[in-house]
Amino acid sequence: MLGYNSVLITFIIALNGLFSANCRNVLILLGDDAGFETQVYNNSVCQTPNLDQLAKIGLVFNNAYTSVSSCSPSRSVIMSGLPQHQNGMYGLHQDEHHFMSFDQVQSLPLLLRKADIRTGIIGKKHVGPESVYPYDYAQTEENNSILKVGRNITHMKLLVREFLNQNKSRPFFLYIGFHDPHRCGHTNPEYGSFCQWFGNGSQGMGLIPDWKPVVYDLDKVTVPYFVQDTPAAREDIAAQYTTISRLDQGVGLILDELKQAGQLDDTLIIYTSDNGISFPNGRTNLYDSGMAEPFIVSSPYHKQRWGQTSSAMVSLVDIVPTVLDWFSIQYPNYTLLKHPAQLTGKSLLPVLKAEPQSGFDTVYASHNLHEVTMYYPMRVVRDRNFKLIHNMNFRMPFPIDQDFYISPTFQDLLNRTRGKEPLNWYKTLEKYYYRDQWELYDVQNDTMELKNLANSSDAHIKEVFVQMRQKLLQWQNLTSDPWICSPGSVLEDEGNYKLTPQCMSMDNKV
Ligand SMILES: [Ca+2]
Repeated sequence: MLGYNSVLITFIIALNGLFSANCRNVLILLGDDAGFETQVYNNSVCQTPNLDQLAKIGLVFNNAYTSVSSCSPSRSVIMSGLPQHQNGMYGLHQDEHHFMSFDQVQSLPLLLRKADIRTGIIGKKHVGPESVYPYDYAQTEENNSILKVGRNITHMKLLVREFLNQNKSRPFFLYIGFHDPHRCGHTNPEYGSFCQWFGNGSQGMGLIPDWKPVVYDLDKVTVPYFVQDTPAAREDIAAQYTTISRLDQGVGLILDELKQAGQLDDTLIIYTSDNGISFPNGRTNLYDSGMAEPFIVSSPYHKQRWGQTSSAMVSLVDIVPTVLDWFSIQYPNYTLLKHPAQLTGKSLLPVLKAEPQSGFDTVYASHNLHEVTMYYPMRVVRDRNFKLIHNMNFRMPFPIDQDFYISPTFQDLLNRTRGKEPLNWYKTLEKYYYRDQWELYDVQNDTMELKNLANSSDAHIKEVFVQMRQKLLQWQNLTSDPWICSPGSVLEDEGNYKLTPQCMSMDNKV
């Protein structure tokens, strides 16, 4: 009997050992303002053979969305699992913008560190404070040039090699923040509007040894429906493609490092982007053109779905629960600004096993600012049929950021509008700037989100509006949204209202 038990115990130990050896690592590959410029999503012009290869050993999500279409806020969501209004990163982190997550936020790097998983970040970090987002290994814009750690793919490859060569016995979480294909005109115009010449070996551009620049013909690029079809915009897209191809080659180099280190067969890989492309209706917008993201998940233990696509509706808030699930870590119970903090995202590991029949049909989004001057709070709920956007600051024009303002595409829109020339665009600047308080779209039949149904007299649409508004309110409540009563009321939740928080009307008719 004793012998039998010993064998059983040995077997269980071996099984546990096998399991922990199996579930080892996570690699996040994050594009900066990347969109669907890849064969993975049927763009046959922009060459991305490495993303294509990743898709062949992974599951491609066709309905993935960011929680907020702005760099730092989105990265804070990716690393905390909490929407920006809940984690405190209301806008950009750098310079005068100076936004930070709340000190109490239990972020992914913190939770992984507690579980003895080695954490690393290479490239763009763009979140703070350090105490909330600490990494064991950090080569970011905080201690390097962002161009070097975010766009020089040879340098990034060597940093990945360094990270992988240290402490080989511990499982790791490695986050790669590519700076491609972010715009460049605002910070480094000498390298082109997208830094497409940076490191190409020509005079004054430096050389990235591993990069084989791909140049695109403006006549051949695919102009998205939400960008004007003009030579200026096409030239801008061609430049963007060149930097997408650099990112793609970087992905290839990093995956090769993983393979050389013998870790490719036990690493969960997620490729996505932080926000929409920096074109009109993209970044800083929560139309689908700014909210939908590329999303590929490759797991060595879920080969049954390799090369397939999923129609599950997923959000970047799902990354934290997915990674915690992968490492079998529980999210802690704690309080954030007087309210219990809880994750509203879900692990995607079940989707890697089989297409879900339910439970992945709704996503939410929440935006407050981008730059500090750009206050334009929006809340969104989207399901498979409808999307509701609440623009709280609807009486002010939609703001434009410094980087996008000087871009060739936006300047082209301005110049054509001023000169009363044809825009070749699906909107006017007037329509772009001035939005209704509530926007309700039938996203099945109106994919461009042009016909606002919020004031429809149709009984069914009216019912949809009421239900979606209710759903949005419930989510705002669940995520402790301080904007829950805006812009028509004031939230009173202290003193006499501590036990019965209320939205109290300002009588401003909204
Ligand atoms: Ca970004």
